[in-house]
Amino acid sequence: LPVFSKLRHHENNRKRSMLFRRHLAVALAFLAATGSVLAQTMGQAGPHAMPGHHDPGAAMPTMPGQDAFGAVQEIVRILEADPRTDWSKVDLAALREHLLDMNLVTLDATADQRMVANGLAVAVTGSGRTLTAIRRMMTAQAAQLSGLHGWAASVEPLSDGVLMTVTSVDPKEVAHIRGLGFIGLLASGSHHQGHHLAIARGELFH
Ligand SMILES: [Cu+2]
Repeated sequence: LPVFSKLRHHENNRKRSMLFRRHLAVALAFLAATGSVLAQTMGQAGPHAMPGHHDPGAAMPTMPGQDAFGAVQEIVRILEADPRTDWSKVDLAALREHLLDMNLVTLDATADQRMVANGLAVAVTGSGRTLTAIRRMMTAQAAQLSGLHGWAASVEPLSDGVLMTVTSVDPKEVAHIRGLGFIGLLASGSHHQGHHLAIARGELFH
């Protein structure tokens, strides 16, 4: 009966939330304990924090608040830590353009996928700045996917985007390709990190 199943559902939720609260309390107690030990240890080194400095015992957040912001921060830290960095060549504006491409293709482009013999075809479309991003990124991505896991990848131009086709002669890889779908194929490979650093160093135009 719907009423009873609703009640039971409610009861399960209540139990689950009690359990969650108990776990949370244990976790918070542990954090508080380790935090105060940390504060004492650090307090011995310098009990009087300078004005404007954070209490060293207090947890500092690590999330940058925005993905591209975090990617740029990491790159800047790498460039600053490297004495060989040629700051006259550093091009963070180019990196920003690439991160914008990534953002638009990942989140704004329309992806219509259909099964084809031995794989998947994806029509990736959009307009304006997104279309520019699709053309740039999908061409580069198809080149990266070619050969990965023995796949064959190609792109053909469409009036409002590109048609990317990824296939394999290995039935296991055909299932892999289809399971990944557009976003999985887009994120496959680990070439971006290296590219981002090269773009930032002014060594590559992407
Ligand atoms: Cu990238």
